[in-house]
Amino acid sequence: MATERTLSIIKPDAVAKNAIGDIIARFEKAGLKVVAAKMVHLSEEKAGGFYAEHKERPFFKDLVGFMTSGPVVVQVLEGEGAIAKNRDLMGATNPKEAAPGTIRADFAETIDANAVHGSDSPESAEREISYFFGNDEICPR
Ligand code: RTP
Ligand code: MG
Repeated sequence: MATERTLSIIKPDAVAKNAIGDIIARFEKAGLKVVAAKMVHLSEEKAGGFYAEHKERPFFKDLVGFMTSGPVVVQVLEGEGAIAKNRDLMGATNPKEAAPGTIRADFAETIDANAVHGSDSPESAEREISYFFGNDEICPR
């Protein structure tokens, strides 16, 4: 499998729980490398643009409200099959359906406050990485 990059966001609920380190440790233990990272408090415009694919969905307003409710940690993760590997580590969108031992099973409370985001395809990963990081902010290792 090829080396890939994916965008990960530790969402406001997990930052508020002081779980940044625990979550990043899971990525590193699974063989993913952090090649870029920053903490940001998203504006409505930035969060809405990030989730633009969901603009017409009934949960869009709540999603943007939640994503702007506190700081997040945005990272680029690199590794073999990084996109699928990260989605496996995250677990299902609804934490009640997330497999035991996944990040969402262990740290998330609800489908709205679900601890992490991860890109869902190579196309999303490319768009999402460039949405947050310039090339000079990514450190290949
Ligand atoms: P994410 O984009 O945040 O990584 O989550 P995901 O791929 O697992 O789920 P997605 O379908 O992309 O939805 C984005 C976020 O919107 C919220 N959502 N709420 N109430 C609902 O039915 C519903 N569906 C989705 C979730 O917080 C989800 O993470
Ligand atoms: Mg998604």
